Amino acid sequence: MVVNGFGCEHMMDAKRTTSISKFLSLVLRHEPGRIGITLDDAGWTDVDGLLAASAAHGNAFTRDELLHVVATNDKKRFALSDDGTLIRASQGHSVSVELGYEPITPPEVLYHGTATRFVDSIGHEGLRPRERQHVHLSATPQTATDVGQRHGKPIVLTVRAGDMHRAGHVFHQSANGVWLTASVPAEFLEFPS
Ligand code: HQG
Repeated sequence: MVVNGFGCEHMMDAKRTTSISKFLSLVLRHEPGRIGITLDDAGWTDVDGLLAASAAHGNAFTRDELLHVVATNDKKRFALSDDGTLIRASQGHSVSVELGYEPITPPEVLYHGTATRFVDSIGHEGLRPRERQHVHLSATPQTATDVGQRHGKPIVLTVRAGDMHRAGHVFHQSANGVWLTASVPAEFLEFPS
């Protein structure tokens, strides 16, 4: 392994890992066409094709680097098929995919982290998936805080998921543990005072 002049091999590695992860999120969730790959109906694409297309578009990385990113990713964002030939993002898509997760009964309460500036609108409209295919919910307030922080001053809303489920709303849980549902009407939300 090459160590740079500053002796910060690990930081360099982390930076490269993050940059590959961001690139994968972009092409596997949002813009596969940017590098000329296609996703199947369930969001899978061929690993060999992804490596070749990434290299052809100035973003070369090796199979080992790809496997390292998949295995060590902080949120386990990507999944490989059992035979290792296909890869997809486990959730977070804006392109239309049918991920095929079974509907499951959620816990009584889930959490949604957002930014304080969105709260008025959410109070009127409930939670909408916006650019994505689902509203993303978290199992713990801490995870929700981390999600909300990405948008600004975080605030955690409590979602009465059990009541939603009994009212007929469908929930899924992604391979990496994120709770997904189509939308959350405001009546099922509790806002901190
Ligand atoms: C907000 C990350 C106004 C919503 C995370 C959120 C997550 C509304 C923003 C995943 C609204 C959408 C998704 C309404 C919703 N009025 N604002 N009616 N309804 N919003 O990024 O949930 O790192 O699309 O509260 O961990 O923040 O990418 O969704 O603030 O799992 O793997 O509109 O992204 O994962 O933002 O995050 P996003 P999100 P990754």
